[in-house]
Amino acid sequence: MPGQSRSASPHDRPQEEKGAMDGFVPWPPEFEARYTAEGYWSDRLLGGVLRGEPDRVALVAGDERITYAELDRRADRVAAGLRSLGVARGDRVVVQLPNTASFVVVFLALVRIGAAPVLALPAHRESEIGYLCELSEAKAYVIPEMGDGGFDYRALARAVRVEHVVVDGDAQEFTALADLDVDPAPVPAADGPDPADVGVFLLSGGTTGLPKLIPRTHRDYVYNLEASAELCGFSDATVYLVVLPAAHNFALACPGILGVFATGGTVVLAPSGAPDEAFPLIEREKVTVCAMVPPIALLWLDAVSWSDEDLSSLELLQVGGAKFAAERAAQVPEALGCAVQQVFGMAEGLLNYTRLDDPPELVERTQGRPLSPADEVRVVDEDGNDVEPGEVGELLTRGPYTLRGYYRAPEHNARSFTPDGFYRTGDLVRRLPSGHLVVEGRAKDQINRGGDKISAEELENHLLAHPSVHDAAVVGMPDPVMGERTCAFLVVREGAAAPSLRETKDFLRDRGVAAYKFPDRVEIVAEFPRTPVGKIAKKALAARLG
Ligand code: OOB
Repeated sequence: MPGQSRSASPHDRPQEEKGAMDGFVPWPPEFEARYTAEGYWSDRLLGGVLRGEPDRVALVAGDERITYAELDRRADRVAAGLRSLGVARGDRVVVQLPNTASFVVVFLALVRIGAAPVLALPAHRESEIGYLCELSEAKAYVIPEMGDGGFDYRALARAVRVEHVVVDGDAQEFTALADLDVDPAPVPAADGPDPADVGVFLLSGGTTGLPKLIPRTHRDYVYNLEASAELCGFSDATVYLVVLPAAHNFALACPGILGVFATGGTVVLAPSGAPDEAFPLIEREKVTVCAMVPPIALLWLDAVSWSDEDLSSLELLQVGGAKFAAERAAQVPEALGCAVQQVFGMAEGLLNYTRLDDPPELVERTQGRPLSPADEVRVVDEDGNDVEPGEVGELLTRGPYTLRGYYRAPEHNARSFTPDGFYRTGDLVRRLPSGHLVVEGRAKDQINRGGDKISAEELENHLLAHPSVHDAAVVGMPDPVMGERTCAFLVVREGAAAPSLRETKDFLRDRGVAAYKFPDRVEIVAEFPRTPVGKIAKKALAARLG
């Protein structure tokens, strides 16, 4: 029914699911035994990831250069401060910080306590943050004072219900992060996290009315980042530039910031991937590797012809999050003087990488093959049967770093996983004899806008709340730079004025929706084409977009 929210609210959760880390779906014991025996899982914790030489620079953020010893010390001090606020093992803390040293320090402090950071994106607003705080029953919410375009995160914090708000900067009535930098007291080891505990919550791109939380345990995420670092050849000579939000799985742990720390290299934080910000940093810091989404890679391929910066230190460009065209991938080595690697990953777990020694054909034309020998991959038809080798089907996966269930979402889990625990990715792929996967499309109701994921249903629910809107259907439209952009088809109520694109965006902004979810285009239609069973025929709608 139009106008009706199609997902359960967290208030509907059964009582027995509330509490510490209830709502986390563990791997079955036989898998736990296997992943441990075969060495995929260890006792190493996310808080112990700083393995560089003490005097080596671990992090460059603006004018700050922070050594491993100093970062370690700061993480312990902030952990002590957070403990004094009452943050303890098993708690959840929503973290919404941009690419600053504070993000790294707060992340490390929380995982050392054993309190799981819930990693929100800087772009999220009241709609997303309010829901995340509620669903996770967050103990605290950590924010900067201000963001892009003068956005005041403290005002956002006032609108959400959470016990403690911690502000990096002028805290006003809240707690200043600077005040949490205190002398650490010794903590009994028994109070620390267990490798099987949830270490961090990542956000799902989402296909439903409300975003989902992805629990990542210490041991599965440590494996994720260490195996990735090895595959990508990271070492203490690696200088990694962060241009994606640090809160995104790709930039955080594939191998990302944490993979660099585990191998003793240096992380350089950039505010964005804009060439005029990133290129000078590459020259100054002699950056060797950078991970990005295709639109940033396209910008770089373009900008390099007119920029004067010396980019010769670059060795590897990792591109993923959305499909990178083979023609573009082929241009990278000559244009940027470095190798390219395609990464097809998901916050839910499974990571596919082209290998550094793969022939150009595979590097350019595929999205890589699974990271782990223990990753199980199936390609199935609509009835769940395996397709013939080389045919297109939906990718299902199970493995030592792929979730077994979203957090506190039993109904959704029943649909997103097979009875034997395979995660239904919603991605349509073709598997080559080498095991490499080619992404051919999508079976999920999501728009991939240059790597940003937008749940059609979530956006439709917001649009349905508009007083003039009778029905709404959101579809992706092909775009040469972003891969896809977002079009909202609206059926307007009788006698009501049709909202313009501008009015639609203003309405969504007022509802506290993150701007990357705003439609790029609004089309008013008299009615929707329907499938024989009465569902909106989105393919037919998309075909109307000239
Ligand atoms: C990454 O993670 P998410 O969680 O933002 O999005 C996952 C989805 C995938 O299911 C797929 O639909 C799409 O993003 N995707 C790609 C892709 N990489 C991701 N589609 C085509 N080609 C690719 N190379 O996006 C992510 C997480 C870790 C590493 C890299 C990307």
